Amino acid sequence: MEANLTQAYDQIIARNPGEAEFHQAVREVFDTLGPVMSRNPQYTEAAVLERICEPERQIIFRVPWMDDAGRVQINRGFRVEFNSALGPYKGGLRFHPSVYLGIIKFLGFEQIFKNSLTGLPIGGGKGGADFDPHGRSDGEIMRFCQSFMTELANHIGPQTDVPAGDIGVGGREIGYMFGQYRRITNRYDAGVLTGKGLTWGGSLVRTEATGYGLVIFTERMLRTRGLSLDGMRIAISGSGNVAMYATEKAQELGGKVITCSDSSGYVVDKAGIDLELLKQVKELERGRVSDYVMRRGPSATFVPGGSVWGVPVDVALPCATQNELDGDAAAALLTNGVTAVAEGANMPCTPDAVTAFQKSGVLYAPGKASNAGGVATSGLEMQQNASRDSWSFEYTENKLAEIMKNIHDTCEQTAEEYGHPGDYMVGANIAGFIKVADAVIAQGLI
Ligand code: NDP
Ligand code: 2IT
Repeated sequence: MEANLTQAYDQIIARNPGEAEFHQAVREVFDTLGPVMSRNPQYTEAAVLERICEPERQIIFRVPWMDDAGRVQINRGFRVEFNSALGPYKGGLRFHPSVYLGIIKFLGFEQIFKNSLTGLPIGGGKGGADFDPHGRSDGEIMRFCQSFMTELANHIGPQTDVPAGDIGVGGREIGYMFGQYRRITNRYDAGVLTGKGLTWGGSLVRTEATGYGLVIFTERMLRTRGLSLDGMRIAISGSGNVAMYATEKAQELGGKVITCSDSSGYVVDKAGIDLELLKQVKELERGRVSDYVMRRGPSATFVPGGSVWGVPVDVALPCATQNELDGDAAAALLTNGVTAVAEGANMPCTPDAVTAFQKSGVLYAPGKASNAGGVATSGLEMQQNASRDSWSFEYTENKLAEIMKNIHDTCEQTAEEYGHPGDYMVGANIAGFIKVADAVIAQGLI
């Protein structure tokens, strides 16, 4: 980190004690902003960094609900409305037992720059709860979502703050939350949430968007070296929304995806992942990846614990969660000759892993650029809701592809302009930051 940034960074760490993931996300950005701060002294004079690192509003609330056994349960809900200089706060909701303020703040902070990169008028925010959906009945999930929304409805709206899904929140949860929001407000504000069902305001392609966008970005990045996914062996971690649709698009482009995983372990399928079977197990039956192996036959093996990064592949797409790919995993991938790593999850590579990829010269794409297709298509859903329109799959997918290519090219050009050719982290951070910084200054002391 350059000297002109360390003072601001130290203050931010001191003001936000105990939030390791937030510190990590801030550091990743600050490490790359030196040249842009030197070229633009107005950013330092106007304390833009300090302002961007302080959320505009942080809401923490009690979520009481009753389980199937009639016991009262209490969870903690969060919504961090980080920055609205470019548009209404926009970002997902995560339901996972590991959720605390530091996780929501890291995700909200990343979201500011990611949303800026999409080119759409959306600010950054994130929310969620320390609720564990695993093993909960459909009725329990519904009651939890209703209670969560009963408080959240006070703070969101189509022009204010527009949540969507993230880990543990998919179409089912968005449905229960949208129903409760309508009931409380007596308004059909379709644009208050994205990721809705197709018959009640949802957009075609939103379900697939993050995974599809990730693969479109990866293909374009490979193309800068005269390569393509066709015929490449690919490791994907996770088996949720992002992992599944990344698998689908990678297969469509001729890649061979040979892994998936969940928190219990990982699968290697030498014949390539059978996506229909994986969807059946995960989406319809809400099962585990070990159930996939039981039905798949001899090409697939399940390994309890561990991670997919020791499997020899050409391309690695981490699509599960933060810090799932560490320095040792990066070393294993590099030893096995990996060519490209692109993040489907938010901050899945630890700082050691990122450094190893950058030093080795392999292609590496940070999540705020490569996984932006999900929120970009949420932005397209908001556009459709605002105009009471609904677009075809093909039209929406073309728009997504265009946005991903623009993000790729913007990152590539910005990295070049700031003297770090090929460094997508530098390109994404600087390009994402400049737009927000200029908007913050233009709007006065906000
Ligand atoms: P899902 O809930 O659909 O799937 C999450 C997957 O990751 C599951 O396979 C889950 O396994 C695994 N996982 C989650 N937490 C852990 C953990 N602590 N350790 C090991 N495995 C874990 O979530 P998504 O696919 O939507 O999200 C995946 C990642 O992509 C997240 O980082 C999210 O922030 C990011 N992302 C999502 C977008 C979206 O549109 N949905 C957009 C952009 C980024 P298990 O079931 O065992 O927990
Ligand atoms: O991390 C993300 O970009 C998301 N979870 C999607 C957010 C959104 O508003 O669609």
